[in-house]
Parts: sequence; C-alpha cells; structure tokens
Amino acid sequence: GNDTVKAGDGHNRILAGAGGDNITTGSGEDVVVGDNASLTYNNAGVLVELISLDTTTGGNDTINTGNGDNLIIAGAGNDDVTGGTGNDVVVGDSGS
Ligand SMILES: [Ca+2]
Ligand SMILES: [Ca+2]
Repeated sequence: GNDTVKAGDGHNRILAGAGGDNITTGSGEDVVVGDNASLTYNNAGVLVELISLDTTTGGNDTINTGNGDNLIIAGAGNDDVTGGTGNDVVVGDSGS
C-alpha cells in the first residue's frame, strides 16, 4: 500500500514495498528502497548485494534522505528523490 515512513538518525534500512510511498530519513548511512528489493549481508553485517525485485511494479515514491552516505533505489514509477550532503548512490528505476 501507500506508506509513510519517517526514520530518525542512524543507519536505517527501509523497504517500502509496492505503492506510492513517502519516506523521510535523518542523518546516517541509510539504505532506502522505494519498492521491492532483496538485501544480502555477509557475516560481518556488511551489505554485499542489493537487487530490485518485481521490477515491473512500483509506485510513485517520494524519498527524502538526510545527510550521510545513502544508497537509494527508487524502483519503477515516477519517483522524487532528494538527498542531503554525503556520498549518495541513487538509482532512479531498478538496479543492483
Ligand atoms: Ca508501500
Ligand atoms: Ca518507485
């Protein structure tokens, strides 16, 4: 569905799923996925793989991340992504 997610500071992992989602995060290294994706971590807890799932469905997401090094996959749809200061990696549609 259409979700509104507000996360504070810190290292957040957000998978909003289908629908037009509104996601806001604070400072920290965030991983934000507007639609569906699979995250794989190694034994040390480091994210090693992030793959979009179900790439034909997705909503129009609004994503605002705070400062920090963020990784954002907006997924399908007309998405609006705004990052703060930091080294952000933004994928507008699907990616891995
Ligand atoms: Ca959703
Ligand atoms: Ca989307």
